[in-house]
Amino acid sequence: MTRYEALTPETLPARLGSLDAVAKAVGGAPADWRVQEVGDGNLNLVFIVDGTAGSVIVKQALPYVRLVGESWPLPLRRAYFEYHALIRQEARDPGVVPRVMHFDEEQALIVMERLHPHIILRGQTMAGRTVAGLGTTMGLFCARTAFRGSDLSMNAAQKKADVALFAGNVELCDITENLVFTDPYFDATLNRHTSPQLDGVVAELRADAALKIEAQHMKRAFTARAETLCHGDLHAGSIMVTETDTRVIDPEFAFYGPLGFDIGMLVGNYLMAYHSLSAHIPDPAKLAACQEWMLQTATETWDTFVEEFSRLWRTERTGILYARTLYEDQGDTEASETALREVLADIFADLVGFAGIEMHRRILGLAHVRELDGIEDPDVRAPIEERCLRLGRDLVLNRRRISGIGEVLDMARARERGTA
Ligand code: SR1
Ligand code: MG
Repeated sequence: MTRYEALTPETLPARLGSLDAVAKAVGGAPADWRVQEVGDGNLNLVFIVDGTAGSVIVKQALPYVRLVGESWPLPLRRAYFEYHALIRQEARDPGVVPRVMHFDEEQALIVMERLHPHIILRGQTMAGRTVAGLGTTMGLFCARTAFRGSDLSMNAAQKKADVALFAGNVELCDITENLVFTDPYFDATLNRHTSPQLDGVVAELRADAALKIEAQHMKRAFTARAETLCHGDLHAGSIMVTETDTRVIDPEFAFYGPLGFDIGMLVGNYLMAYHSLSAHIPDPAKLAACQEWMLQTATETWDTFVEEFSRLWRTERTGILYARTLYEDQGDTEASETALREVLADIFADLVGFAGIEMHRRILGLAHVRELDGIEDPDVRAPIEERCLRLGRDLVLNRRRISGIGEVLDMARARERGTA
Protein backbone atom coordinates (compact mmCIF):
# COMPACT_ATOMS: atom_id res chain seq x y z
CA MET A 1 0.00 0.00 0.00
CA THR A 2 1.45 3.38 -1.07
CA ARG A 3 1.11 6.22 1.39
CA TYR A 4 -1.06 9.17 0.32
CA GLU A 5 0.85 11.80 -1.58
CA ALA A 6 -0.64 14.85 -3.25
CA LEU A 7 -0.13 14.80 -7.01
CA THR A 8 1.59 17.54 -8.95
CA PRO A 9 1.53 18.10 -12.73
CA GLU A 10 5.09 16.77 -12.73
CA THR A 11 4.44 13.57 -10.76
CA LEU A 12 1.03 12.67 -12.19
CA PRO A 13 2.13 10.95 -15.45
CA ALA A 14 4.54 8.60 -13.69
CA ARG A 15 2.06 7.83 -10.93
CA LEU A 16 -1.02 7.21 -13.09
CA GLY A 17 0.61 6.17 -16.38
CA SER A 18 0.46 2.45 -15.58
CA LEU A 19 -3.32 2.42 -15.05
CA ASP A 20 -4.89 0.81 -18.09
CA ALA A 21 -8.15 2.77 -18.00
CA VAL A 22 -6.29 6.08 -17.78
CA ALA A 23 -3.54 5.25 -20.29
CA LYS A 24 -6.15 4.16 -22.84
CA ALA A 25 -8.35 7.22 -22.43
CA VAL A 26 -5.42 9.67 -22.57
CA GLY A 27 -3.22 7.90 -25.14
CA GLY A 28 0.46 8.29 -26.00
CA ALA A 29 3.42 7.98 -23.66
CA PRO A 30 2.71 9.26 -20.12
CA ALA A 31 5.90 11.33 -20.31
CA ASP A 32 4.25 13.29 -23.14
CA TRP A 33 0.96 13.94 -21.32
CA ARG A 34 0.09 17.58 -20.79
CA VAL A 35 -1.07 18.07 -17.19
CA GLN A 36 -2.61 21.21 -15.79
CA GLU A 37 -3.92 21.83 -12.29
CA VAL A 38 -7.17 23.75 -12.73
CA GLY A 39 -8.94 23.41 -9.37
CA ASP A 40 -10.75 26.61 -8.48
CA GLY A 41 -13.07 25.14 -5.85
CA ASN A 42 -12.69 25.43 -2.11
CA LEU A 43 -11.31 21.99 -1.29
CA ASN A 44 -9.42 19.86 -3.83
CA LEU A 45 -6.81 19.46 -6.51
CA VAL A 46 -8.20 19.04 -10.03
CA PHE A 47 -6.00 18.13 -12.99
CA ILE A 48 -6.74 18.00 -16.71
CA VAL A 49 -4.62 15.30 -18.30
CA ASP A 50 -4.31 15.53 -22.07
CA GLY A 51 -2.76 13.05 -24.50
CA THR A 52 -3.01 11.82 -28.07
CA ALA A 53 -6.34 9.97 -27.59
CA GLY A 54 -8.17 12.42 -25.39
CA SER A 55 -8.27 13.85 -21.91
CA VAL A 56 -9.47 12.95 -18.41
CA ILE A 57 -9.99 14.73 -15.13
CA VAL A 58 -8.11 13.64 -12.03
CA LYS A 59 -9.59 14.97 -8.83
CA GLN A 60 -7.64 14.44 -5.63
CA ALA A 61 -8.64 15.42 -2.12
CA LEU A 62 -6.15 17.39 -0.04
CA PRO A 63 -5.85 16.68 3.68
CA TYR A 64 -7.05 20.20 4.42
CA VAL A 65 -9.49 22.86 3.16
CA ARG A 66 -7.79 24.46 0.18
CA LEU A 67 -9.66 27.74 0.65
CA VAL A 68 -8.33 28.19 4.19
CA GLY A 69 -5.08 26.19 4.27
CA GLU A 70 -3.46 23.53 6.43
CA SER A 71 -4.84 25.09 9.61
CA TRP A 72 -8.20 23.46 8.71
CA PRO A 73 -7.59 19.71 8.30
CA LEU A 74 -10.20 17.75 6.34
CA PRO A 75 -10.23 13.95 5.92
CA LEU A 76 -9.20 12.43 2.61
CA ARG A 77 -12.18 10.10 2.98
CA ARG A 78 -14.39 12.65 1.22
CA ALA A 79 -13.15 11.19 -2.08
CA TYR A 80 -14.66 7.86 -1.01
CA PHE A 81 -18.07 9.48 -0.45
CA GLU A 82 -17.82 11.37 -3.73
CA TYR A 83 -17.04 8.13 -5.58
CA HIS A 84 -19.97 6.31 -3.96
CA ALA A 85 -22.32 9.21 -4.68
CA LEU A 86 -21.18 9.39 -8.33
CA ILE A 87 -21.90 5.74 -8.99
CA ARG A 88 -25.32 5.96 -7.36
CA GLN A 89 -26.21 9.12 -9.28
CA GLU A 90 -25.12 7.48 -12.53
CA ALA A 91 -27.40 4.50 -11.77
CA ARG A 92 -30.34 6.72 -10.82
CA ASP A 93 -30.07 9.30 -13.62
CA PRO A 94 -27.69 7.92 -16.27
CA GLY A 95 -25.53 10.30 -18.26
CA VAL A 96 -25.71 13.37 -16.05
CA VAL A 97 -22.63 12.93 -13.85
CA PRO A 98 -19.13 12.30 -15.26
CA ARG A 99 -18.24 8.66 -15.90
CA VAL A 100 -15.80 7.30 -13.31
CA MET A 101 -12.79 5.52 -14.81
CA HIS A 102 -10.74 4.78 -11.71
CA PHE A 103 -10.95 5.30 -7.97
CA ASP A 104 -7.99 5.05 -5.58
CA GLU A 105 -9.15 5.22 -1.98
CA GLU A 106 -5.63 5.42 -0.51
CA GLN A 107 -4.66 8.33 -2.75
CA ALA A 108 -8.14 9.88 -2.39
CA LEU A 109 -8.36 10.34 -6.13
CA ILE A 110 -10.96 9.81 -8.79
CA VAL A 111 -10.17 9.69 -12.50
CA MET A 112 -13.23 10.65 -14.48
CA GLU A 113 -14.57 11.72 -17.83
CA ARG A 114 -13.56 15.25 -18.80
CA LEU A 115 -16.60 17.30 -19.65
CA HIS A 116 -15.58 19.25 -22.69
CA PRO A 117 -16.23 21.99 -23.82
CA HIS A 118 -18.39 22.44 -20.74
CA ILE A 119 -17.81 25.32 -18.35
CA ILE A 120 -19.15 26.03 -14.87
CA LEU A 121 -22.77 27.24 -14.99
CA ARG A 122 -21.98 30.55 -13.33
CA GLY A 123 -19.43 31.35 -16.05
CA GLN A 124 -22.18 30.91 -18.61
CA THR A 125 -24.83 33.00 -16.85
CA MET A 126 -22.43 35.81 -15.90
CA ALA A 127 -21.45 36.09 -19.55
CA GLY A 128 -25.10 36.56 -20.48
CA ARG A 129 -25.48 33.17 -22.13
CA THR A 130 -28.28 30.70 -21.55
CA VAL A 131 -28.40 26.89 -21.50
CA ALA A 132 -31.18 25.14 -23.38
CA GLY A 133 -32.84 22.52 -21.17
CA LEU A 134 -31.05 23.46 -17.92
CA GLY A 135 -34.27 23.41 -15.89
CA THR A 136 -35.44 20.14 -17.40
CA THR A 137 -32.15 18.32 -16.80
CA MET A 138 -31.85 19.64 -13.27
CA GLY A 139 -35.49 18.90 -12.43
CA LEU A 140 -35.09 15.34 -13.69
CA PHE A 141 -31.79 14.90 -11.85
CA CYS A 142 -33.18 16.19 -8.56
CA ALA A 143 -36.38 14.13 -8.84
CA ARG A 144 -34.68 10.89 -9.91
CA THR A 145 -31.88 11.01 -7.36
CA ALA A 146 -34.30 12.10 -4.60
CA PHE A 147 -36.91 9.44 -5.35
CA ARG A 148 -34.64 6.53 -6.20
CA GLY A 149 -32.38 7.13 -3.19
CA SER A 150 -35.27 7.18 -0.75
CA ASP A 151 -37.55 4.84 1.18
CA LEU A 152 -40.08 5.33 -1.62
CA SER A 153 -37.88 3.21 -3.86
CA MET A 154 -35.29 1.31 -1.83
CA ASN A 155 -35.94 -1.69 0.37
CA ALA A 156 -35.19 -1.46 4.08
CA ALA A 157 -31.88 -3.33 4.03
CA GLN A 158 -30.44 -1.36 1.06
CA LYS A 159 -31.50 1.98 2.45
CA LYS A 160 -30.20 1.37 5.94
CA ALA A 161 -26.86 0.09 4.69
CA ASP A 162 -26.52 3.17 2.51
CA VAL A 163 -27.48 5.54 5.31
CA ALA A 164 -24.80 3.86 7.43
CA LEU A 165 -22.19 4.25 4.68
CA PHE A 166 -22.82 7.96 4.13
CA ALA A 167 -23.17 8.64 7.86
CA GLY A 168 -19.36 8.54 7.82
CA ASN A 169 -19.19 11.80 5.87
CA VAL A 170 -19.09 13.58 9.21
CA GLU A 171 -16.67 16.42 8.53
CA LEU A 172 -18.31 17.53 5.29
CA CYS A 173 -21.72 17.53 6.96
CA ASP A 174 -20.13 19.45 9.82
CA ILE A 175 -19.03 22.14 7.32
CA THR A 176 -22.61 22.50 6.10
CA GLU A 177 -24.06 22.38 9.61
CA ASN A 178 -21.85 25.25 10.71
CA LEU A 179 -21.10 27.34 7.62
CA VAL A 180 -24.59 27.12 6.17
CA PHE A 181 -27.03 26.91 9.04
CA THR A 182 -25.35 28.62 11.99
CA ASP A 183 -22.39 30.90 11.27
CA PRO A 184 -24.28 33.33 8.99
CA TYR A 185 -26.67 34.11 11.84
CA PHE A 186 -24.07 35.35 14.33
CA ASP A 187 -20.73 37.10 14.20
CA ALA A 188 -18.66 33.93 13.56
CA THR A 189 -14.90 34.27 13.06
CA LEU A 190 -14.84 32.97 9.49
CA ASN A 191 -17.71 35.15 8.25
CA ARG A 192 -17.29 38.07 5.91
CA HIS A 193 -19.67 40.48 4.21
CA THR A 194 -19.55 43.68 2.21
CA SER A 195 -18.80 46.20 4.91
CA PRO A 196 -19.72 48.86 5.89
CA GLN A 197 -22.50 48.92 3.24
CA LEU A 198 -24.31 45.83 4.56
CA ASP A 199 -23.58 46.28 8.27
CA GLY A 200 -27.11 47.54 9.00
CA VAL A 201 -29.01 44.74 7.30
CA VAL A 202 -26.60 42.13 8.67
CA ALA A 203 -27.19 43.36 12.23
CA GLU A 204 -30.94 43.32 11.56
CA LEU A 205 -30.88 39.69 10.37
CA ARG A 206 -28.69 38.54 13.23
CA ALA A 207 -31.11 40.13 15.70
CA ASP A 208 -34.11 38.49 14.03
CA ALA A 209 -35.17 35.78 16.49
CA ALA A 210 -37.90 34.36 14.22
CA LEU A 211 -35.37 33.94 11.42
CA LYS A 212 -32.83 32.26 13.69
CA ILE A 213 -35.47 29.84 14.98
CA GLU A 214 -36.61 28.95 11.47
CA ALA A 215 -32.99 28.52 10.33
CA GLN A 216 -32.49 26.02 13.13
CA HIS A 217 -35.68 24.21 12.13
CA MET A 218 -34.10 23.86 8.69
CA LYS A 219 -30.85 22.66 10.28
CA ARG A 220 -32.81 20.08 12.26
CA ALA A 221 -34.28 18.81 9.00
CA PHE A 222 -30.72 18.62 7.58
CA THR A 223 -29.30 16.63 10.49
CA ALA A 224 -32.28 14.43 11.38
CA ARG A 225 -34.25 13.61 8.24
CA ALA A 226 -32.30 10.92 6.37
CA GLU A 227 -34.85 10.79 3.55
CA THR A 228 -32.64 10.39 0.51
CA LEU A 229 -29.07 10.52 -0.76
CA CYS A 230 -28.49 14.20 -1.48
CA HIS A 231 -25.73 15.64 -3.66
CA GLY A 232 -25.14 17.96 -0.74
CA ASP A 233 -23.61 20.97 -2.52
CA LEU A 234 -25.70 21.66 -5.60
CA HIS A 235 -24.66 25.21 -6.49
CA ALA A 236 -23.76 26.89 -9.77
CA GLY A 237 -20.16 25.67 -9.45
CA SER A 238 -21.34 22.03 -9.27
CA ILE A 239 -23.04 22.23 -12.65
CA MET A 240 -21.15 22.20 -15.95
CA VAL A 241 -22.79 23.31 -19.16
CA THR A 242 -22.56 24.09 -22.83
CA GLU A 243 -25.32 26.04 -24.58
CA THR A 244 -27.26 22.78 -24.94
CA ASP A 245 -25.98 20.33 -22.34
CA THR A 246 -26.08 20.18 -18.53
CA ARG A 247 -24.01 17.91 -16.27
CA VAL A 248 -23.60 17.68 -12.51
CA ILE A 249 -20.25 17.28 -10.71
CA ASP A 250 -18.70 17.26 -7.23
CA PRO A 251 -20.96 15.31 -4.85
CA GLU A 252 -18.36 15.05 -2.08
CA PHE A 253 -20.82 16.56 0.42
CA ALA A 254 -23.21 13.65 -0.23
CA PHE A 255 -25.31 12.69 2.78
CA TYR A 256 -28.75 11.32 3.61
CA GLY A 257 -31.02 14.30 4.08
CA PRO A 258 -34.31 15.93 3.16
CA LEU A 259 -35.91 15.29 -0.26
CA GLY A 260 -36.01 19.05 -0.90
CA PHE A 261 -32.42 19.87 0.07
CA ASP A 262 -30.66 19.72 -3.32
CA ILE A 263 -33.39 21.42 -5.30
CA GLY A 264 -33.68 24.09 -2.61
CA MET A 265 -29.96 24.95 -2.69
CA LEU A 266 -30.17 25.00 -6.48
CA VAL A 267 -33.11 27.40 -6.56
CA GLY A 268 -31.28 29.66 -4.06
CA ASN A 269 -28.39 29.79 -6.53
CA TYR A 270 -30.72 30.59 -9.44
CA LEU A 271 -32.16 33.48 -7.43
CA MET A 272 -28.73 34.89 -6.52
CA ALA A 273 -27.72 34.64 -10.18
CA TYR A 274 -30.95 36.42 -11.18
CA HIS A 275 -30.30 39.38 -8.87
CA SER A 276 -26.61 39.55 -9.82
CA LEU A 277 -27.20 39.82 -13.57
CA SER A 278 -27.76 43.61 -13.60
CA ALA A 279 -24.09 43.96 -12.61
CA HIS A 280 -22.80 41.66 -15.34
CA ILE A 281 -24.90 42.45 -18.42
CA PRO A 282 -24.83 46.10 -19.49
CA ASP A 283 -27.26 45.85 -22.43
CA PRO A 284 -30.84 46.37 -21.04
CA ALA A 285 -32.63 44.14 -23.57
CA LYS A 286 -30.15 41.31 -23.09
CA LEU A 287 -30.31 41.76 -19.33
CA ALA A 288 -34.11 41.49 -19.29
CA ALA A 289 -33.99 38.34 -21.44
CA CYS A 290 -31.35 36.68 -19.27
CA GLN A 291 -33.15 37.56 -16.04
CA GLU A 292 -36.40 36.13 -17.39
CA TRP A 293 -34.58 33.00 -18.54
CA MET A 294 -33.11 32.53 -15.08
CA LEU A 295 -36.56 32.71 -13.48
CA GLN A 296 -38.04 30.52 -16.19
CA THR A 297 -35.33 27.98 -15.40
CA ALA A 298 -36.42 27.92 -11.76
CA THR A 299 -40.01 27.24 -12.85
CA GLU A 300 -38.91 24.59 -15.31
CA THR A 301 -36.75 22.89 -12.66
CA TRP A 302 -39.58 22.67 -10.13
CA ASP A 303 -42.28 21.76 -12.68
CA THR A 304 -40.08 19.00 -14.09
CA PHE A 305 -39.31 17.79 -10.58
CA VAL A 306 -43.03 17.52 -9.79
CA GLU A 307 -43.80 15.74 -13.05
CA GLU A 308 -40.95 13.23 -12.75
CA PHE A 309 -41.37 12.62 -9.03
CA SER A 310 -45.08 11.97 -9.67
CA ARG A 311 -44.29 9.58 -12.52
CA LEU A 312 -41.86 7.66 -10.31
CA TRP A 313 -44.41 7.65 -7.48
CA ARG A 314 -46.93 6.01 -9.81
CA THR A 315 -44.55 3.55 -11.48
CA GLU A 316 -41.58 2.81 -9.17
CA ARG A 317 -42.99 3.02 -5.65
CA THR A 318 -41.53 -0.27 -4.45
CA GLY A 319 -39.90 0.85 -1.21
CA ILE A 320 -41.04 0.79 2.38
CA LEU A 321 -43.16 3.96 2.34
CA TYR A 322 -46.75 4.56 1.15
CA ALA A 323 -47.07 0.90 0.09
CA ARG A 324 -49.37 0.23 -2.86
CA THR A 325 -51.05 -2.43 -0.73
CA LEU A 326 -52.69 0.40 1.20
CA TYR A 327 -53.91 2.42 -1.77
CA GLU A 328 -53.83 1.26 -5.40
CA ASP A 329 -54.26 -2.41 -4.47
CA GLN A 330 -57.42 -1.46 -2.58
CA GLY A 331 -58.69 0.40 -5.63
CA ASP A 332 -58.05 3.74 -3.89
CA THR A 333 -55.79 5.56 -6.33
CA GLU A 334 -57.18 8.87 -5.11
CA ALA A 335 -55.66 8.30 -1.64
CA SER A 336 -52.27 7.64 -3.22
CA GLU A 337 -52.58 10.84 -5.26
CA THR A 338 -53.50 12.78 -2.13
CA ALA A 339 -50.45 11.39 -0.31
CA LEU A 340 -48.29 12.35 -3.32
CA ARG A 341 -49.62 15.92 -3.27
CA GLU A 342 -48.88 16.18 0.44
CA VAL A 343 -45.34 14.81 0.05
CA LEU A 344 -44.69 17.31 -2.77
CA ALA A 345 -46.05 20.15 -0.61
CA ASP A 346 -43.59 19.20 2.16
CA ILE A 347 -40.72 19.05 -0.35
CA PHE A 348 -41.70 22.46 -1.70
CA ALA A 349 -41.75 24.07 1.75
CA ASP A 350 -38.27 22.65 2.37
CA LEU A 351 -37.09 23.84 -1.05
CA VAL A 352 -38.14 27.39 -0.21
CA GLY A 353 -36.47 27.31 3.20
CA PHE A 354 -33.19 25.84 1.97
CA ALA A 355 -33.11 28.33 -0.91
CA GLY A 356 -33.35 31.24 1.55
CA ILE A 357 -30.66 29.79 3.84
CA GLU A 358 -28.30 29.28 0.89
CA MET A 359 -28.76 32.92 -0.14
CA HIS A 360 -27.84 34.06 3.34
CA ARG A 361 -24.76 31.92 3.78
CA ARG A 362 -23.28 32.94 0.41
CA ILE A 363 -23.36 36.60 1.45
CA LEU A 364 -22.78 36.41 5.20
CA GLY A 365 -20.63 33.32 5.66
CA LEU A 366 -17.18 32.12 4.59
CA ALA A 367 -17.89 30.71 1.13
CA HIS A 368 -19.31 33.26 -1.28
CA VAL A 369 -20.33 32.99 -4.95
CA ARG A 370 -18.55 34.64 -7.86
CA GLU A 371 -21.82 36.08 -9.25
CA LEU A 372 -21.85 38.42 -6.24
CA ASP A 373 -18.23 38.54 -5.05
CA GLY A 374 -17.15 39.21 -8.62
CA ILE A 375 -18.94 42.58 -8.62
CA GLU A 376 -15.94 44.76 -7.93
CA ASP A 377 -17.57 47.99 -6.83
CA PRO A 378 -18.96 47.41 -3.29
CA ASP A 379 -21.53 50.17 -3.84
CA VAL A 380 -22.95 48.21 -6.77
CA ARG A 381 -22.57 44.84 -5.03
CA ALA A 382 -24.15 45.77 -1.69
CA PRO A 383 -27.68 46.66 -2.90
CA ILE A 384 -27.81 43.44 -4.93
CA GLU A 385 -26.68 41.43 -1.92
CA GLU A 386 -29.23 43.21 0.23
CA ARG A 387 -32.01 42.16 -2.17
CA CYS A 388 -30.83 38.55 -1.86
CA LEU A 389 -30.63 38.76 1.93
CA ARG A 390 -34.10 40.23 2.28
CA LEU A 391 -35.60 37.79 -0.20
CA GLY A 392 -33.83 34.97 1.64
CA ARG A 393 -35.42 36.07 4.91
CA ASP A 394 -38.90 36.22 3.37
CA LEU A 395 -38.42 32.74 1.94
CA VAL A 396 -37.20 31.18 5.16
CA LEU A 397 -39.93 32.76 7.28
CA ASN A 398 -42.81 32.14 4.88
CA ARG A 399 -41.75 28.78 3.51
CA ARG A 400 -44.86 27.00 4.75
CA ARG A 401 -47.22 29.69 3.43
CA ILE A 402 -45.81 30.30 -0.06
CA SER A 403 -48.25 28.87 -2.59
CA GLY A 404 -45.91 27.80 -5.38
CA ILE A 405 -42.82 28.56 -7.42
CA GLY A 406 -44.69 31.41 -9.18
CA GLU A 407 -45.02 33.22 -5.85
CA VAL A 408 -41.29 32.78 -5.13
CA LEU A 409 -40.46 34.34 -8.50
CA ASP A 410 -42.91 37.19 -7.97
CA MET A 411 -41.17 37.89 -4.66
CA ALA A 412 -37.82 37.98 -6.48
CA ARG A 413 -39.19 40.28 -9.20
CA ALA A 414 -40.60 42.64 -6.56
CA ARG A 415 -37.21 42.77 -4.79
CA GLU A 416 -35.46 43.46 -8.11
CA ARG A 417 -37.89 46.31 -8.92
CA GLY A 418 -37.60 47.64 -5.36
CA THR A 419 -41.33 47.26 -4.73
CA ALA A 420 -41.25 44.46 -2.14
C1 SR1 B 1 -14.86 25.19 3.60
S1 SR1 B 1 -15.78 24.66 2.28
C2 SR1 B 1 -16.88 25.91 1.93
C3 SR1 B 1 -17.89 25.57 0.93
O1 SR1 B 1 -17.28 25.10 -0.26
C4 SR1 B 1 -17.98 23.98 -0.75
O2 SR1 B 1 -18.16 24.01 -2.11
C5 SR1 B 1 -19.29 23.97 0.01
O3 SR1 B 1 -20.25 24.78 -0.61
C6 SR1 B 1 -18.87 24.48 1.32
O4 SR1 B 1 -19.92 24.95 2.11
MG1 MG C 1 -17.55 21.42 -4.78
